[in-house]
Parts: sequence; C-alpha cells; structure tokens
Amino acid sequence: SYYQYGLGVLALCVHHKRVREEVIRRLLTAQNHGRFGHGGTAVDTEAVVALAFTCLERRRLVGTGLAAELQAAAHGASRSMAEAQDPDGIIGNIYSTPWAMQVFLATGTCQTEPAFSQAMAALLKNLEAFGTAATMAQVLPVLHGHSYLDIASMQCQEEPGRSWGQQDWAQHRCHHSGWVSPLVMLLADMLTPLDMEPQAEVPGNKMVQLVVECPLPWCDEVQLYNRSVHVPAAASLLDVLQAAAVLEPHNFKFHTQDTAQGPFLTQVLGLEARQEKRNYWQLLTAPNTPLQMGVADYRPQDGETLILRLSEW
Ligand code: B12
Repeated sequence: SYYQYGLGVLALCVHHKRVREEVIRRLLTAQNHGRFGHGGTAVDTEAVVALAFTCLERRRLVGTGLAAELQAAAHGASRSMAEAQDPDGIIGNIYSTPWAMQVFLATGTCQTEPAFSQAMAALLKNLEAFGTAATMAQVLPVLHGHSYLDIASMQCQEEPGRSWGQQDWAQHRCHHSGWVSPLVMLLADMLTPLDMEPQAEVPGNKMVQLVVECPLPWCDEVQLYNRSVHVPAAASLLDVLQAAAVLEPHNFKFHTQDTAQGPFLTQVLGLEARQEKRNYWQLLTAPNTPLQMGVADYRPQDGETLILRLSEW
C-alpha cells in the first residue's frame, strides 16, 4: 500500500539512506493524482508520505528541483489536513490525528496553524482511546512535540519510567505556541497500555446481534449468518466471536492473525480475506458505521448489531 511505501521511504530517509529519484517521483505522482483514496486510512497515508517528503527535502537527499516539488507537496498535504479538520479538532479519526500533527510539526506549520492546537486539545480529551502499544507509538512523539523525523537523532536518557523527552521539550519548535507544555508531558506519561490494567469487573450480561455479510462478486448470498449471542457485559468483539463459535450447531467459525496492532480478523465461516484480492473482513456497527478499533479492543453495547463484511480496500 502507499502507506507502507511512504513508511519505507521515511525509514530509509531518517537513517540517511538515498532512494532512487524514480521511486520518489512515483510517490509524488500518486499524491498529485489523489491516489491515497478517500476511505478511512487516507489521512494516515497522506501524512506518512508528507513526512517522507519533508525528510528527503530537509536531509538534502535529493536534487534542488525535486526538493522544491517535495516541499510544495508536503505543505499542500499539511494545508489539506488542516482544511479536513472537524469542528471537534479531529483530522480523519482520532488515530490519524497524531499523524496529521506530526506533519504540522515537521513542516513547521504548527506555530501558525490553529489546527495544531485544536488537534492537541482533541487528543488530550481522548487520551483513553490510545490503549494499545501500536496506537501509543503513534501519539507519544506528538505529545512530546516531536515527529518521526526526530527519532533517529534523539538521545535516550536513562531515567526510570521515561526514556526520552523531559528536558528537550522546552527547546522544541512548537513550544512557543504553548501547546507542548509540561502538563501535556505529564498526561503523556499517564498513558497506560490497556492490557497492563486489570479489566474492570462489569456485572451482568449483554446481547449482541452478530451478522456476517459476503456481497458480490465473492458470494451469491449477501447475508450468511445472523444470530444473537449472549456474553458477559465487559466482553469484547473477540469474546463475542468466541462465544458464537461454541454455540450449537457449531456453524460459526473464524480465524485471526496476530499483528503489532493486535489480532486481525482473517477468516470467517471458512472465507479467507486475501491481500492479493485486496479484500478484508471489515468490522461495522449497524446500520453501516465502520469500527475504529480491532476485534480485541472493541466492546459492543448491549443490544448492538455488529456486522462482519467481506469488503474491498
Ligand atoms: C493499510 C491499513 C489497513 C489495510 C491493511 C491491508 C494492507 N495490505 O494494507 C486494511 C484496509 C485491510 C485495514 C483494515 C482495518 N483497519 Co487498518 N490500517 C491500515 C493503515 C493505514 C496502515 C497499516 C500498515 O500498513 N502499517 C505498516 C506495516 C509495515 O505494519 P504492519 O503491522 O505489518 O501492518 C499490518 C497491520 O497493521 C494490519 N492492520 C491494518 N489495520 C489493522 C487494524 C487492526 C485493528 C489490526 C489488529 C491490524 C491491522 O494490516 C497491515 C498490513 O498487513 C493503518 C494506519 C496507522 N496509523 O497505523 C490503519 C489502522 C491500523 N487500521 C485501523 C482499523 C480500525 C482497521 C479496521 C478495524 C477497520 C474496520 N472497521 O474494519 C480493519 C481491520 C479489521 C480486521 N479484519 O481485523 C486503525 C486502528 C486503530 C486502533 N484502535 O488500533 C488504524 C490506525 C487506522 C485509523 N486511523 O483508524 N487497515
């Protein structure tokens, strides 16, 4: 995907490795032609690519002509992200917002953009959403006033409970705007991985309606499964799937694959989603809202209908 393409170029660049101009031009063309899509992951992709462009330009790893084009593209991306901001400060969704803020920091627009401070306010209001290592890894640099462009050159300090940051916030580009403040640093330190906290005991049970859909061209029949599942009140979607799998007559089965983000749903009712077919098992809450979390993190409400839909990406 272009996200991975951008991430690869960014990783090489922060380690001062040169990339062939043709490889960079292809990414630039994709950005200019709006090929990063308009779906749920467009902001993440646009931001990763803009960071890669800013890195290449700053490190002088490209000629001056291309450097000017990359700078213009990164600033264009930064502007379009500021324009895409919701009234509540979020850009894309809560998980892509830190990526957009990294672009503001890297391109130096954080001082002039009210979008940066509004996004920071949104993050601070929703810090509890960052409960997994993968989501924390994307939000922590921003709370400390840094982007991934800085990380290869930072000294890790040997302080108990803190690996970096405390002393360097004051020198940072955006501290003038007052947003990367000691208060933010304190809040950043309070992020706790959910799996390290004991799961709160919620008494009672809940009922979740589980629906499986496989539209054309993959299946003839759209709805393949529709059943209510009773689970303890604190159950996650993964718990719901496990409970459905042991219900008589054992006609529900599924598989997950472990990733850095947690378990990724790969197979439902024997139907496997495949990279080559560009399809995946999309998670939705009825009638049609995609979830912003994976199966292990999402905790449905009592009476909620959850849809597993084989979809294209
Ligand atoms: C590309 C992408 C996808 C692609 C992956 C396929 C592909 N070949 O590229 C597709 C479209 C399939 C996808 C699906 C989903 N995604 Co996605 N995805 C991304 C994105 C943009 C990049 C991931 C990546 O390539 N990382 C780089 C590579 C090198 O690392 P990797 O660990 O090998 O990446 C793999 C895993 O990340 C996995 N994956 C992708 N998304 C998700 C989501 C979850 C919950 C899990 C467990 C794994 C997973 O697929 C990647 C490629 O193999 C990230 C953005 C981000 N900020 O991280 C969102 C992101 C990780 N996805 C997200 C979400 C919510 C989902 C879905 C749950 C959406 C939905 N409602 O169905 C589903 C997963 C459902 C399931 N079956 O379990 C969120 C996760 C937020 C969170 N709370 O953790 C992110 C952060 C996007 C966002 N801003 O909301 N995703």
